[in-house]
Amino acid sequence: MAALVRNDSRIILHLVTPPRSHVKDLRTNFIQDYDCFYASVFEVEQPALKSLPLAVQQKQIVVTCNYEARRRGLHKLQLIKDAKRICPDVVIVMGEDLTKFRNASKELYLFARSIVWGGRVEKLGFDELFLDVTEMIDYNTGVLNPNDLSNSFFHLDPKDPTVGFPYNATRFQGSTFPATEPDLIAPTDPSSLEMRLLVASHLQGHLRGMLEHQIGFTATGGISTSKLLAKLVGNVHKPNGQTTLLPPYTATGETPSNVSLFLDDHEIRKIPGIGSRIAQKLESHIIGQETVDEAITVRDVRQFPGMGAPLLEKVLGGPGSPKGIGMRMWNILHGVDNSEVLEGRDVPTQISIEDSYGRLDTLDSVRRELEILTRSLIRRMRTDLLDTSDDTVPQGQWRAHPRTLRLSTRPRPPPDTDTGRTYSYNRISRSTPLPPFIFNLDENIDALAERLVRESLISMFRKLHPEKSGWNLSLLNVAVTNMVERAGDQKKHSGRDIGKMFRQQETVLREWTVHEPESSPPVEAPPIEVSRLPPESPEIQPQLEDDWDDGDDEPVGMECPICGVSIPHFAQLAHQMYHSAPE
Ligand code: DGT
Ligand code: MG
Repeated sequence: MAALVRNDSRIILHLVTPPRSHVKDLRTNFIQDYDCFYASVFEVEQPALKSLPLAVQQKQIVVTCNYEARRRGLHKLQLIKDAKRICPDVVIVMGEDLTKFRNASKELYLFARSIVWGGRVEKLGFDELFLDVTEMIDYNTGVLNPNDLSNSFFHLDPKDPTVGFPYNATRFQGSTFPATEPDLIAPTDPSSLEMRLLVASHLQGHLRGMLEHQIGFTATGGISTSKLLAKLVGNVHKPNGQTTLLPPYTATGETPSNVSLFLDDHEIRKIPGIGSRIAQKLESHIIGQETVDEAITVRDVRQFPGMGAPLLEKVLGGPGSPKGIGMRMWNILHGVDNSEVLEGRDVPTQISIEDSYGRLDTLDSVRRELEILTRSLIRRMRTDLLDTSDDTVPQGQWRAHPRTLRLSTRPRPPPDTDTGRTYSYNRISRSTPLPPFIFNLDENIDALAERLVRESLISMFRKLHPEKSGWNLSLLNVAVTNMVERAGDQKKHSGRDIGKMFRQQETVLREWTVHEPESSPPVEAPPIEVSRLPPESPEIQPQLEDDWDDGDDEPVGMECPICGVSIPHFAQLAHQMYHSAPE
């Protein structure tokens, strides 16, 4: 979980390079990431598992394991057979049905929203939250008594002065980066950044304590001034710890900023917002070879002769690359991230269910799998979109209606016989208006799923794959998107226009992630969207359902896994032939 605290005094962060306009204000962020999340969900159900090495299995992979298992040498994304060999008494539980993880994730999110003033809580994946606690810190630093800091009281409700917890405002709670003697870093000025961070560290500690004792989950936290820094500093003390990134955040004279001190040792690839292709381009530029195995750090890039936004623009820019990529990267290398914590939504922007397959190459098996996915999709729609709070409507009312049905597949083309390399292809999608019968609550889910497959999905599939056979799919995904909320519910989001909310989400995500170069959209039929996926490993395909991102997929050009160029759908075949042609 991460919380963001903004400081209205508009102190400038990271003076070094970005122009003033790039730094909106000074914020304090804390991140909380639940420890071994899926494993913890099982431990909360069965506390006896806590003392045993526990691994959660999806397909043939350990998707996560508890810290007892990690002590014995297991780790995330390990093959089950390896885990059994390394730790023969490992307890393995199946984690392919994500329902209980989704429910736990929702419970934790609602818990955080109930605490944070203004509800500024943003989910990142299943088990990470950013919390914008600016208002809470403003208020609580404002009521500090500088003469009696050790007997402070943190107010959780501005209207009821009895709600809150006592704390000692002469010490940070948890760890700090750099690690320092607590007495040497005790701030006294209530409006200083140090004090704001210190007060936030106590709120973070309190929330983590409540989570552990009331709900049963431990979490790891990070506290700083942006989502980027909070997320990274949150990794320093895992599990069940928290770390505050101490000021100074700007270099003064000979004293370097703690932000640089902290970031400089990070491998470039570990920085959120730097994708693997961008990291690769930076690495080959710095090391001077086309393909490099060596990982380079933020320091290596920052201190490379001549490095700056213009050089980054030259290295990373090019036809179709997003405007200003050089400056954006330069900012990230200095820990500058102005992205806001988004106010939580009560309904997701889309619901999507998927599965991956070793081999899926007959229409009958596709139909069967589509029915399975569609049944899960309808169940999820009923769980996430039905409002059951009104007793006079026993079945509940739809809080939102998705307008679009989308089918995506990921074809697996034959391996390149010359090199033995398997092409890693991206998804191709087709969308159509969602038939209204899907909202009929009197009909049972199996019948609805069978009808949706028969009347819509199979014909969408045929349009995506017009050939009768010869295709082999590694993935199917069925999604409902283009969510339109019921009028009354829209008011809950301060009457915001939904389209604007989608656009805002995209803008913020864009700020958070540096996208790879995009090409112009496909000229072919408008319903076809092509989106990217990271290159797959033939063995590791653990994700049963796709629930990482509530945001809508953006239609972008498909990226060639060999040369990285983004190619419109219609040009895929020609491009593939280009690579397979003899030199
Ligand atoms: P941590 O944070 O290191 O203590 O461990 P976790 O298990 O909380 O790991 P995290 O925070 O990266 O991811 C949260 C959950 O998401 C994790 O419990 C299992 C699932 N998960 C993580 N990575 C993957 C993945 O690559 N594939 C699949 N299918 N699930 C994943
Ligand atoms: Mg986690």
